Amino acid sequence: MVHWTEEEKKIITCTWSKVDVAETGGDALGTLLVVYPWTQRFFPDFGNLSSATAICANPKVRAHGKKVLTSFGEAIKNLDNIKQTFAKLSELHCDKLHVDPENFRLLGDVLLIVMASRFGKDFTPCTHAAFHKLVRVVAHALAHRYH
Ligand code: HNI
Repeated sequence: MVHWTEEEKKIITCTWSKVDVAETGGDALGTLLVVYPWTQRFFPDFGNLSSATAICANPKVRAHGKKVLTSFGEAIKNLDNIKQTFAKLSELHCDKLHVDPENFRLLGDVLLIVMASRFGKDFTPCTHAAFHKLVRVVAHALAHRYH
């Protein structure tokens, strides 16, 4: 089981309380779709994904990014129980959505970059390290029920 120090827990919950989930989620999913264009194939009904500008302004991308990041927030409420928290979502992404788990790692990476650019100098190395650990744990949990 993953161990979180009190310091890590404090950094994660305090930082997360300042995150605008809609904006950050929209930017993170938009960035994923721009930087790793093959991920677009999971979203055939999202309409115009023809350019970076179109992707970042696409309301379906924004709304789904918010949904994903809201769900990510559940990990923060359940830091000591992330695997169980994402068990059903892991099954969904495997059995129904057929999302290669490598994409969870890619989303985690772009989320870190989006957060770093939004927080600026307040995104200290300690914050970065704690969130780096968190995105890896979340990716691992989401991949856990794959078979
Ligand atoms: Ni993901 C649907 C959470 C990463 C592709 N995803 C969801 C839903 C949640 C969710 C919540 C809605 C489930 C429902 O309707 O019951 N996704 C998460 C989380 C992460 C993540 C917490 C990582 C932190 N998903 C990804 C990635 C991809 C992805 C990286 C693909 C690149 N997800 C999907 C697709 C759907 C989806 C596709 C269904 C979309 C739709 O059509 O509604």
